[in-house]
Amino acid sequence: MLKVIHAADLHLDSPFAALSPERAAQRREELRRLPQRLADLANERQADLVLLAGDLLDGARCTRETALELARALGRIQAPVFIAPGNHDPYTAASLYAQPIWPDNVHIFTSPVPEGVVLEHLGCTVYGAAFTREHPEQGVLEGFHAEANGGLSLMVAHGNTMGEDYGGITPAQIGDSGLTYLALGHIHQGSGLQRAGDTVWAYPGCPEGRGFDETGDKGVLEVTLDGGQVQAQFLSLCCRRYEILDVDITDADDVLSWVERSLPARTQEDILRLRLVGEGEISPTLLARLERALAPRCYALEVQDRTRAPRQLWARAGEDSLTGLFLAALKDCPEGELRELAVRFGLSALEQGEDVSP
Ligand SMILES: [Mn+2]
Repeated sequence: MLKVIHAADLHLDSPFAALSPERAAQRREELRRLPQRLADLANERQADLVLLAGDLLDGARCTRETALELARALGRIQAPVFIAPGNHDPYTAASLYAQPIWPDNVHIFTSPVPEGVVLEHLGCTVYGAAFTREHPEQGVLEGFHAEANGGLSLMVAHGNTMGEDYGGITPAQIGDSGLTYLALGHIHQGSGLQRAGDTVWAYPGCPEGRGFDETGDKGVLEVTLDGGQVQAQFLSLCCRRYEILDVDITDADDVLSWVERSLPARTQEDILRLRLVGEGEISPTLLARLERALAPRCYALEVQDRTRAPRQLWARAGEDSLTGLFLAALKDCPEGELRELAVRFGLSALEQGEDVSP
């Protein structure tokens, strides 16, 4: 049985520009420590192999010091580590990957054409390729087929299964590759295990969210290969989560206490975007009050007002129109929540509004 830790898209030295300067500096520091956590995890789990599928460095922003810290952390891993540079950290003669800072257990692929490294003691061959520019002319699997040598065939690569730019990879190419497992990087949302033909592939997603387009728990995949059987387990590695929470304030008498009650119990470490939705009127003063009151409950918070103004529900009851007839008919019904709801849904449908939530 072979145990692999598969990670990608660390984007070290990302700027976190949307946060306050103080928070952004903290987040950059937390991200810089990500390789340490990755190394600890690989050793704790006693991984046989670590595959890093590109975009480890966030482009030219990444400093030599950060690359040195990455190299030191990877050097602590007791297993061989393979790196396939991606579109944000392509391998060039001037890149940090070309500097003599990498420890002996780290193999960096440098060619856009896949190369194989045979690991006899593990009974497998690890293929890999590098982006050598941001937009390669062809994807890594173009014309590729793994050699049949009786062992497991793995590949680590950066590439895009969702389009032709950034090294497009098609399901047909994966199915024809002869690989047992294809460890991909580029898409920041974890894919879970996917299959094309006899080949299993996955994106682990980025191990640390960097914005509200990278929400929820983030980490790496622990992939076990037992003959042709491939299984994977998601292992969380992130310091913090980005979360988006919609709170409907339509029925709130006191918006502040309503929102306070709606927050999940544990948001202290989260970067939270709270969106107020439904019907209501939120003044700038109230918005500022909400932000002040709730800020201590999160690591960072932004509040967005997405409410719509309360409707004068019965205003058109006298009108000589379908809406007028509908309202007049409902006016004869007993008052109460049900009638209110019927009016809202009905008006919404008549106006062909999209939002019919009560
Ligand atoms: Mn990428």
